[in-house]
Amino acid sequence: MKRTLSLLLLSALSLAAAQKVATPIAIGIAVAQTSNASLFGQEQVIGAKLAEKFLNARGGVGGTPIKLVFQDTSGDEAGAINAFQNLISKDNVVGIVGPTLSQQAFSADPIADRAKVPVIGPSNTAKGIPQIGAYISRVSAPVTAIAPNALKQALKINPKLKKVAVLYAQNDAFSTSETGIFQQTAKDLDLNIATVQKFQTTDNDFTTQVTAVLGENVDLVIISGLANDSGNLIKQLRQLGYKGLIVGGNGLNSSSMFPICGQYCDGVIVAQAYSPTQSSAANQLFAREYKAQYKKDPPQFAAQAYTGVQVFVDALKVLDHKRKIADWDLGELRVALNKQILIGKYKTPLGELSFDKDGDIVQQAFYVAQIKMKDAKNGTFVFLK
Ligand code: ILE
Repeated sequence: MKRTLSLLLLSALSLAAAQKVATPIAIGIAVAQTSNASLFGQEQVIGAKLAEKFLNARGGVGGTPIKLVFQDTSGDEAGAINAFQNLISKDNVVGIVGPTLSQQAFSADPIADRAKVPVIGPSNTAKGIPQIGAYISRVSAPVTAIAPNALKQALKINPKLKKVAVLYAQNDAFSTSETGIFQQTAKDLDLNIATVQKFQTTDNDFTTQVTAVLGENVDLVIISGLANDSGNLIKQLRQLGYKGLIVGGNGLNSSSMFPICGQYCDGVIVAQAYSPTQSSAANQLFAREYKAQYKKDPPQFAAQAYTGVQVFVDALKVLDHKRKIADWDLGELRVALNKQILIGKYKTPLGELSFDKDGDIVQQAFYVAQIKMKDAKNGTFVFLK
């Protein structure tokens, strides 16, 4: 009797679990559409939507369109967890592109990993993201690959650089990860770190930190933070008289920062994981389509979000050849999709890419740009040689 009951229960459970993949094929986008992190998230939404439009126009997945399902993560961990849960259990997505911040990824990614739902990080660059679990990969090259390039470029501009100040947001996982790489690279390049100053991503007043930096007479300032805090920090550094070079990390890689530091953004050096001039056919197409719609070159966060969606679509196409996606059980598809993502090679706006055994991106080229302001609000990232 007991046995029959548990057997019954078991089959009821597996019945509940068996669920066909709905069409159009739902892909989750969990990025920051609100909060300070939306300075990045807005670019990600644009990139993802472009991918949906253009990949569907080119036939989607073997003739079946994809449909992006957006859940706003806002800027904190709770928001990301909530968005992931909704996408996984209510929206029944095949996989998720997100979240925006590494700080959020460390909390939300384990939930998807346990549910066996593939996640592609579109902008998480802290060390350790793909190592969260087997279902977590990323198309955003890590701080280890990106940050050193900016310092080398600063030395190219001014070979006499010697004394540097380092500042970072201590409440943000990406910023603490990135500053570690900046500080190590500075030492490797024989630069002398005169002071290390901490701040919070929620800070607006940086008088204490700027005073400490000015007291050291440094000729290079290196900043790891997010857009709003870093923008204000740069502004106050310049207003209080700092004249030397500034290197900013990945959190300064958005034109959303321009209205915050205004004319003071001018000259800041930022390493890039994407260049609008990258010569691949995939990128030329993407850059042209972006420019036609937005009248400017695509930014890195949009290109990476586009790439995240494209990787899902390319991997789904391979599986669709074996069995039409609509005939798969959702749970089985998520598992197979994750495997396919990791073994595939992709021709994307970031160039040709693949993944290493952990799910970290293997990317060919990186770049460095310098901010050039036109007026108090508008500017561009000028790519350096
Ligand atoms: N790369 C950072 C992170 O991983 C930010 C992403 C800048 C928008 O948290």
